[in-house]
Amino acid sequence: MTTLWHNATLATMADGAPGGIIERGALLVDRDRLGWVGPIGELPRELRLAATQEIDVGGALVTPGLIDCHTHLVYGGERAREFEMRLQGSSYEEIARAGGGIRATVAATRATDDDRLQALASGRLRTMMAEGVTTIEIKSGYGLTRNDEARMLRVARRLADSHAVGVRTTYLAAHALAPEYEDRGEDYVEAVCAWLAQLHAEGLVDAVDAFCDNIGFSLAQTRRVFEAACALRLPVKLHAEQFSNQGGAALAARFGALSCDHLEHLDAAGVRAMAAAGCVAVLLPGAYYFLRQTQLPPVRELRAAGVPIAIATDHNPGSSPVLSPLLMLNMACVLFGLTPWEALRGATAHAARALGLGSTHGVLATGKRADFVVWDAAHPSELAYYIGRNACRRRVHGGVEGKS
Ligand code: DI6
Ligand code: FE
Repeated sequence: MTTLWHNATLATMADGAPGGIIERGALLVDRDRLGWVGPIGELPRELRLAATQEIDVGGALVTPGLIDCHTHLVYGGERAREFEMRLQGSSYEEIARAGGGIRATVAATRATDDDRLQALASGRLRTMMAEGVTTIEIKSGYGLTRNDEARMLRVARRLADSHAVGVRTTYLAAHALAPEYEDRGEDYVEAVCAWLAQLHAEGLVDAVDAFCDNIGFSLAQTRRVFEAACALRLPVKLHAEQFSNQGGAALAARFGALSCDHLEHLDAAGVRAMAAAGCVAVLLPGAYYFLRQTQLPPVRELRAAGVPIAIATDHNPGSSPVLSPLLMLNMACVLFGLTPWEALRGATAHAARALGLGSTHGVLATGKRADFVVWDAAHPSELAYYIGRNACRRRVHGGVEGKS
């Protein structure tokens, strides 16, 4: 069955689209692929005749499905009390050093069974999908034992089976030092590398990440994790320069990282290294906002160097309890100075690249996946403009329209 979606204002997000918008656009959906994309007047007659169904969207904006390329969606518990402490003046770093922070969520996650973890994450995922998310990345990193990391990744994989959404899993055991390894950071990193091989053999890992910072892992420890990933031919990405400049982005670039994420403290050498390696900069305005950070990521420098910028929610219970990708578009513009167009590109085409899906996802073009959203909007800027208005009218994943 082929379906012709027409009378659309198409923001294809593909390179070279004139002004980026195609008026009176059409999408021909052939199973899970886009069979043809362009202005309806140019649609070859035989293709139109072959369509078994036509859907007129009445001039509405159609974009690629949103891609949330950085989340920690699977976890137990919440950290609202910690939020209160921060409002009273404690810093995120202080709370982490005092054994709260990530470690509090590790304890809660270990104490939550698989079905409950799945149900909690499913609720969060549905909220994201309702705003037009068709692909999401989910990290481990709240288990910190071989079995608990495996549980998180299995739950992430199961979410893809039970929801109309694509899931990419990222192994982030190097998120915090497991309590069992207190003062034995090197031993922990060795264990992280050993578990990686086992979990990869189970088919649970699409990419490998680490938290390289003064409250996370050192540059040398991060390198060990990356070497283990490379030996398994797994792509890497990095939580880099969030609270301090460790040179993590330059290291990640040397390993051909898909992305470096956060980057508030990125310096000029890091920007150059990322540009040379074609590494995507994933900016996370939700965490910047929620932690009341003041150091802005170097957006102008990234732009000038031609580094692709992606935007994600970083959904997690500590630094970014955000379930709204549309709000992230707004914050990327208001806080980080992106244009609405750049922000949308950041949540579609560039987010796809950050997940290694750049050749199939994130743009509307012939041959790409049929993942798209019909919005109650006439122009892409509206998506970044409203706060708290969910303009997602119809969501199509792999050619199939559905809720969740
Ligand atoms: N940086 C972050 O913002 C998240 N992880 C990281 O390395 C926060 C995770 C948490 O606080 O639970
Ligand atoms: Fe994160």
